[in-house]
Amino acid sequence: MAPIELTRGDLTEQHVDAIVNAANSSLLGGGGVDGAIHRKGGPDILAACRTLRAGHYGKGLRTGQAVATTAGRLPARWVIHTVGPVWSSSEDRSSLLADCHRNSLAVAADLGAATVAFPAISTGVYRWPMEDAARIAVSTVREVDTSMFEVVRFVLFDQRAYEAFEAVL
Ligand code: AR6
Repeated sequence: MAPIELTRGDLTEQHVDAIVNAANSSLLGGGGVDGAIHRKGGPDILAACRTLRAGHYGKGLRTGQAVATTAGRLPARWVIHTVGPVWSSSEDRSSLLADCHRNSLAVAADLGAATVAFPAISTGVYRWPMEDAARIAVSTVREVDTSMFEVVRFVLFDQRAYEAFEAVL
């Protein structure tokens, strides 16, 4: 099993093979970490997303699924775009959040990535409670075969997120 690492910082500055983007179904950008990735990574990422939309992903990327593009000018080699579920207090969507992590790692393995970094998917615009998202993220990564990776890293943007993940780990 690959070690799970926690870092407080900016996902777009990670020198890893693949970073995971908390995207939306359109694949055409947005705010939060998605906005930062496109802003810093430059237009090649959006061009690659448009190509995906013109091909196999004509209807967009479904919640829980994952697909890779170039990372443009970012230090990473690839961006793996996944779509987290929007938090709901009336419906349990945990399995979709687990799917994001599982499917992103499967794409990373297919790419031959050795190092992978995740943000706290769904915990921003999509309002998932941080402690619960941390529990689902860490437990899903622990359940998957990660022996092909050197490290799986969670990059937490603020102290509250870092502490939530640390408590689970
Ligand atoms: N590095 C690491 N973490 C970050 C960064 C960064 N540069 N920027 C924000 N975060 P969000 P979501 C944290 O909203 O909830 C977009 O518009 C942030 O503090 O980026 O899955 C998409 O296009 C939070 O803890 O993603 C979708 O429409 C976490 O990343 C929608 O937001 C996730 O927050 C997706 O919402």
